Amino acid sequence: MTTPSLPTQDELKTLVGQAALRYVTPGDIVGVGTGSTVNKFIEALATIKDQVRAAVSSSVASTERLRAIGIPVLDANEVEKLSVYVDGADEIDGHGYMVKGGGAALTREKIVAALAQRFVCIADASKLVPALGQFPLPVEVIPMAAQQITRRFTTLGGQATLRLKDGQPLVTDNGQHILDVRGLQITDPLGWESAINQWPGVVTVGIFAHQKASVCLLGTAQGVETIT
Ligand code: ABF
Repeated sequence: MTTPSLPTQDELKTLVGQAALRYVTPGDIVGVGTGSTVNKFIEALATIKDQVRAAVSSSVASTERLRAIGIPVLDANEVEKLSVYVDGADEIDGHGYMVKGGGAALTREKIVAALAQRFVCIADASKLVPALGQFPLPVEVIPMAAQQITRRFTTLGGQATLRLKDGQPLVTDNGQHILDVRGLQITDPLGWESAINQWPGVVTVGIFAHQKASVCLLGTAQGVETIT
């Protein structure tokens, strides 16, 4: 008798990407995040694209994928509110607080999430953590402030490094740079998000606490767990 193999991380991402369709109302304009799990959601959207009026996207990468399946993409300024925003996370805790930005799209993700009545986080089980901070915290910064912000994180016990791509500083869709900060114990996500947001030169900190998930669809070996 062979024991059934456990689902792969990619299969879990597909599972939750498909499960998120239940939060899309026919005729909706859908807010769409960024990352490999969201790519599975976009693939799922393709199966109901005639029911999707349009999308508001959080990155050039997601825009290209949405357009490739024939879903019109609107500028965030063309929309006053969205019923749903679907996005992944690098970490999510039991309160729905998240660390995001591994995909370098955190600023536009937070902007589009702010338009939505409901934030649906889709993630495989590896993203659920008891406390945020194991994943290096992404912070989008104005380049000229990078060293000053790095020094401030050092006082908090963090080690900030400039994110590189092909040996050069990664440039975001907004033309800025990203610091990844290791060694932080993010004990108060709401307080940390508010405080770091105030630092001169910070564009966006990758703590999504004020903009937390209303519901998390977690892909597990037992199926999709809905955490609200
Ligand atoms: C995006 O999803 C990013 O904020 C986050 O880093 C990423 C997670 O990527 P993946 O789904 O590929 O693990 O929202």
